[in-house]
Amino acid sequence: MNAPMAGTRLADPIEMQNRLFGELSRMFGAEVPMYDRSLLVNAACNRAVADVLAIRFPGFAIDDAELERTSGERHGAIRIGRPDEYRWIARFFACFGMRPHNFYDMSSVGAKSQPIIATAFRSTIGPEHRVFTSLLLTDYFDAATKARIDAALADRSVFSEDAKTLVAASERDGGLSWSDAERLIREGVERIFKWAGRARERDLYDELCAGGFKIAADIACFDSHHLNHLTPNTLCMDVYTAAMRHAMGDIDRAEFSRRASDALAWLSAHADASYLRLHFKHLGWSEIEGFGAVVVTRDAVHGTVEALADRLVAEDLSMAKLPHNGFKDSTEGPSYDTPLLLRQDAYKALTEPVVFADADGGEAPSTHTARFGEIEQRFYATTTRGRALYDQCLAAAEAVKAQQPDLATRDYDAYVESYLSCFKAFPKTLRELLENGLVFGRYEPTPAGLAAAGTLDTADLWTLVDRGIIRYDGLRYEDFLPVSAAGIFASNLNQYGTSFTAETKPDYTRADLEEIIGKPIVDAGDVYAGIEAASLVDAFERLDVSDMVENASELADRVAKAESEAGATFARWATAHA
Ligand code: OOG
Ligand code: NI
Repeated sequence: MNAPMAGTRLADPIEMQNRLFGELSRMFGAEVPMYDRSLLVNAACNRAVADVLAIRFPGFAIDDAELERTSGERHGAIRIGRPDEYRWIARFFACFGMRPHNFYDMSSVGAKSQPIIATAFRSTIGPEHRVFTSLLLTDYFDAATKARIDAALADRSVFSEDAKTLVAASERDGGLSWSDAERLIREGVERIFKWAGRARERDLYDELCAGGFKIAADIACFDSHHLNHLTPNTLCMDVYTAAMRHAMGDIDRAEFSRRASDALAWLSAHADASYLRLHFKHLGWSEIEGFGAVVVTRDAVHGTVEALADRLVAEDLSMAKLPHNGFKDSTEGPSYDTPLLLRQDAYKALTEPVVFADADGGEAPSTHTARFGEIEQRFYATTTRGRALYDQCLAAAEAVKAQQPDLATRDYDAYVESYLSCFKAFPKTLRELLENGLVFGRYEPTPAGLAAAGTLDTADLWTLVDRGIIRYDGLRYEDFLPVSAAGIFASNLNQYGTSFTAETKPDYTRADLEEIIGKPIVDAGDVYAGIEAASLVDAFERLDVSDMVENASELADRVAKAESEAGATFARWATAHA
């Protein structure tokens, strides 16, 4: 390619990201019919939720086109074999403005462990898309197996010379022209993330699978890595999971209607301004404050659910006749009434045809089970304290599950009740979560507050909120959860985690992965803390109460730390996005 000429407009990395994920979604839909149908199910569910919200909040309305646009967010997952491949992937994502965030050590999550370390590539501020990117740890294995895996991976080349040249050009010139950007996107869709279905090393594959290392087999015994899943967001997890089970032929219409009605009734009673802010990024604060509030009747919910049920059995949505391996038994993450972090679920990995090449050029058809259909719903980012409490609640929930592993399939309602009770320690409203220091927020002066600037006698946050001087919002969690990820790995494979076979378990650190990437990994927790602090500093300044702020220097430190980590300024962003 040519260096962009002076004056040539470089492609905007965020627009490139949107193009890449749109194309990946098209690619994945063509490869996996279940994925395409699950998107239609999600669209139908989101329509139903939006219809109920439109009753609940007079003034709120969203047409199908807008709903589709706000539903474009995706996260992908890829599993990489070699450190040098991993570095190329990092350089590839950097062209799209996506940097590594957080270190996930999947080799130390107890019984669910996998021979994997990972980070997630995404934009630092207001990310639309993200990719959970795993690296296989070959030294998790005994020396002989390690040598065979290393040898199997040694001679493949996932990145073409053209892709490498484009990445290097982007690094050199600070970006790509649109025509080069399109070429790089094509490399992603036609090669780097594409499913080739070409496997090799049959013996190694069989041994790894038999030893409980299906993930390692998925990585080591293929000519290239492939997108494992591409996850859209739902407006209501419980409506979606009920709908998928019904469309997949797992629960009947009556059971679907019961579950979906309960979920929609709960949502219409609990959805508030914070829910709208979390799920509809295009809505501004003032717009939401202008909506009315009306009680949604049971009849209205019933009508919406019946229409959805009719839709789910239509020819283009039904999955009952497609080959599949069922839906996961239970949703990962917090209980449905606890708006934290993220909730995830999935249809299980599909059994797909592959061709094994053997040493003397022959080919043998077989099957491989790895790609699954995840869905997620995102809520508030937790502080260190909130996360510790979450981990405690989750451990309690996992303990109950360990005692009664079949409860979710035997008595779903009892399972949900017991799961709820494990998360009782959490307050359920954003205000309480913020006041208890459990989640991060973003604050700004109200118009009335700005009018009163200079006359205020306190900088106490919640006093100012109560007086209508400051308004608040929660920060959305933009990252992943190792235990949820492990649960997803495990359940999708019908295999629990695996233990190392090396003589001693090696320790893997964030520094190890940073060395492989060649760049520091952003600590997302610092960034959330910095965005919150920057919004407070800015609000206090504009209200002219900075002199009275007690923890001013701590706030300034938080902002500085996060800004240096993210290479961005937050105060302007915090207000520009209000
Ligand atoms: C990655 C699993 C992690 C998530 O959503 O937590 C993940 C994988 O299956 O390769 O994507
Ligand atoms: Ni995922």
